[in-house]
Formats: sequence, C-alpha cells, structure tokens
Amino acid sequence: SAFFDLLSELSDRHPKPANLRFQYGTAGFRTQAHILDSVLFRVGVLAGLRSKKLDGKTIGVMVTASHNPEQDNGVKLVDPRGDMLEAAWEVHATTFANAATTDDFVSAVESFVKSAKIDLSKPSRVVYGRDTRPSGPALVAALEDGFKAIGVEARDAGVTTTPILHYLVRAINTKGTKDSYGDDSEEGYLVKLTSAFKKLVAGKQAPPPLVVDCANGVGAEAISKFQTHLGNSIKLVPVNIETTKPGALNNACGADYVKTSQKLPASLVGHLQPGQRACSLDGDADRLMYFYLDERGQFHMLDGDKIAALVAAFIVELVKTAGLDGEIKLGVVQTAYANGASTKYLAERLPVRCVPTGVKHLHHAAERFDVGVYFEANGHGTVLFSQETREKLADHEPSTPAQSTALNHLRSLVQLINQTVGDAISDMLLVEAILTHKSYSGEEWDSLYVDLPNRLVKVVVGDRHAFQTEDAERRLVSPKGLQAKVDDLVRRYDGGRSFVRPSGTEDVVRVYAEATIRSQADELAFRVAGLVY
Ligand code: NG1
Ligand code: ZN
Repeated sequence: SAFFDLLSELSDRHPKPANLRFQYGTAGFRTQAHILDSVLFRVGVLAGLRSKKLDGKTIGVMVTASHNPEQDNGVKLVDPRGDMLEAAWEVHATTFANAATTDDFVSAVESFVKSAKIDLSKPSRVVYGRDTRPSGPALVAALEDGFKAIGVEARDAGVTTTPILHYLVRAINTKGTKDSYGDDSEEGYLVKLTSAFKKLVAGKQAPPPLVVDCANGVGAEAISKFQTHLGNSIKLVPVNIETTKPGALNNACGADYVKTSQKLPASLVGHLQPGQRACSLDGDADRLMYFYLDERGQFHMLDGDKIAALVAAFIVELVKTAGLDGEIKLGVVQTAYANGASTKYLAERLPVRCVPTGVKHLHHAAERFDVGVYFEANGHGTVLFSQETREKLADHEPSTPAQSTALNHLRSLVQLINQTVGDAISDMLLVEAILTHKSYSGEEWDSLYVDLPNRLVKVVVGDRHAFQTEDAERRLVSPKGLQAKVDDLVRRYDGGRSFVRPSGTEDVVRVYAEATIRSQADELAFRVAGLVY
C-alpha cells in the first residue's frame, strides 16, 4: 500500500547501525547521540501509532539525555495524561529499534498494527521538544521523518524542559474539559505556576536571593522566563547558564554532579557565601538538589529525601489546619536509596511505602494515596493530588479564617506543583514557598533530621542479570546464598543497612550501605561489594 511504501522510503534514509542493540529502559532510549538516528525515526513512527491507537490523543516525545554527558542523547515517549509511556509499549519500542533492515522494520510495523488492532485511518497527534544538546536538531529531523511516514499532526515545542513538555501533553489533552490542566502553551505553564507561587507567599517577607545552578542546560532559559513572571516575589540568581558553550552541559555542575560527588558545582567554589541557599537543576530540569555552606564553610546537601520531608510535613500541617484531617489520606513513596533517617522522620508522621527504582513505580504508588508525595534521593519527584481530593479542596467550606487560609494554600499547591512528572523549577518554588512560610534558612530545614552516613558503589560483574531482587529491591533472591552473607555483615555494624541490585541504566551492580558512623558506612559498602565481585 501507499502507506507502507512511504514508510519504507523514509526508513531507508535512517538505516540502523549494524551490530548494535537498543533498549527502551527506565530513561527511554539513551546512549551516544551519533548512533541514535534510526532510533529517533522509529520512535516517531511508534508515537504516531500510539496516538492512533488512543483515538488521536496527543502523545509527547522528548529528546534529551538529562544529566548524562553532552555527547549522549536520548528519547522518551509521554502518554496522554502527561505521565510516562505505558510499560507494555516499552517492548514494542525496543522491537522497532532493533529491526535490522528497512524490510524488517516495515514488517515489524505491519504485524504490530495487526496485533494491536490499530486503525491507520485514525488521526495522530504528537507534541515534541528537545534539550540544548548540539545533537538535538539532527535527531529531531529524524523524528520528524518518522512523523511524516505516519501522517502525524506534529507540534514542535522547540527547546524546552522535560517537565514543560509533559505539562503541554496533559494541557493539550484536557483542553476545554472540566479537568483542564491550564493553557496549552509555555506561557500558560509559566502563568499557572508563578501565580500560584505568588498567592502562596503573598504578604510574607521575600527570602534572600536563591542561587540556581542551571547545569548549562535548558533550565537556564526556563529560569529566566520564570524570573520575568515572578517579579519581586523571589530573586533568583542563575549561574551555569552557558547553553551554547561546547562541553559545558552537566560538566562539573548540575544536580547529578552535586549529588554524586557531594560537592559544590565547580563554578561556585569560592563564590557561594556561608549560609546562602543554592540549588542545582539537571540538564533537562527535572531533578533538583539544594545545598549550602555552613559557618565553617562546610558543604551540606539537601537531597530529594530532605525535600520530601519538608513538603510532606508542610502538607500534613495544612490539611490539619484546614479541618480536613482524616478526610484526606496522605502518603510518601520512596525507594531503597532513601536515607534511613528520612524514612524514620517521615514514618513518624504519615504512611511511607518503598518501591523499586524508577519514576514509573514511584508515580503509580503515589497515585494510590489521596495526596501522594514521591521523591527519589537523586532529586526527582513531585506530589500527586487525586481527582477526588482536588474536588474536595475546591468544594470544601471552611468554618474559620484559619481554615480558609490553609485551604487556599492547599488549592495553590495543586496549581504550583507539576503533577505530571518531577519538575525541578516547580519543586524549587514549592521548597521556597515552604521555607518562606516557616522562615527557615537552609540550615534550619537541614536540621529536620540528620542524614545517616551512606555510600553507593558500582561493581562491574560478568552478568548483572544474575542478580535478582525482591521486597522493593531490598533483598537478593539470586545468586543463591548471597543475601544471607550480606545480612551477616550488616548485623556487625551499628545502624547498618545495605542492599545489592542490578542497575537498570548501566551495566553494573549497585551496592548501597549506611551506618551510624561514616567510616563504618564506607567499610560496610566495600565489604558487601567484595561479596558481589
Ligand atoms: P539505576 O541505574 O537503575 O540505578 C538510576 C538512578 C535512579 C533513576 C534512574 C533513571 C540511582 C541509584 N539510580 O537508576 O534513581 O534516576 O537512573 O531513571 O540514583
Ligand atoms: Zn533529568
């Protein structure tokens, strides 16, 4: 047919490199940019098919490799509600990407269309964006060829953050309905979030300026647009904003650098004043890490766990003050990497669930609460308010002025928080609003609880798939007998906790350990790693 002829002709322009295997994993497809051309073309085709399958609902495609090095790139699909691609379709993405030739690819599409019962006469719509990587434009061109092959009505969101792209998808699909998520434009997003922030802090003393490390990525552009809308409600001081300087992206800066090296972004060394609050975004602005230097110039980091603690405690308090205690069930979702001290702090206040690594697991578990707070220790997270809760908040009649104020704050939080996915800038404004309410400095926020010293190590093994886990990745079921040996070691350390799991994004096994004393956490991690090796 004409459809498959065009598909075949365009596919020939994007041949798959031989001897490479691609996998749609927790971060979509992600690898060195120069081998991704065929993958982008095929993802364009798949996005079009997914839209047709969903009766023309708009699908999102984001081209980014987030916190990874500048020479990497990647691509992820976004489902109509703004959340991640349904897990069942990840395998179809992988199958498409690995078809060896155009003929193989075309027949893969043909048989998929049949088995998934896709009506090719349906409309298909996609909105797509990319980060600032230099490889972006060429990869987007390949993606657009994929759209052309399917006849997609494609909307180019240009250079934008991952969370803005997720917002757009949800806003487009809810446009004109009672669940409208906001105007389906970048301006709509900025207005929605910044008006909510201004309402939350109205009448309060603006905090001292906040230094924002933009990782030399797309967050730099977003932050400057935010500042325009925020006026003098808060002063942001953006640094690492060189989005066109070769090699600068995520280099010695950004949320991942700060979290893994537990250091200041290099450009802030000698410039950040003691006590001054600062935060880092990652390369696509969906992760957030706060930090400050104490009086002695010592570095302190406030990670995703600290953000979860601050946010959850604040919402618990507002719900109580609003007179909705008992009516709205709050909960927190973490992974095994959450610091044990944060889990203890949170569990004393609300239900806490632990799920396997990967945003989709956290997001789904959080959806089971009326208000679900989820954060990974690495700074990716958000808060979800269920439909019923949003309606309850909108309809509830307060009986005192104090209840009314708290209720209005909760309503503003629903607007301020990007509920489609973790959003570094939305989360940053959330943190700033809470710090303003509490008149907390970074140091006071930090003292909610004291982190247990911890250590994360990578171990390169022959076959990481030999490592299988249970209990939200906290225990090994295979190799046989290994968990008992880990348990034996852990018992010898005060406050010891350790677990071993295969990475989903790198060919390594990760070992995490914590203990009451720094040297003991290190020792435990290295001894457990010794068992794995
Ligand atoms: P893996 O490689 O499966 O440990 C890493 C991060 C996750 C998450 C994913 C990206 C750690 C220990 N792991 O997963 O938190 O961000 O990448 O989706 O940070
Ligand atoms: Zn990211």
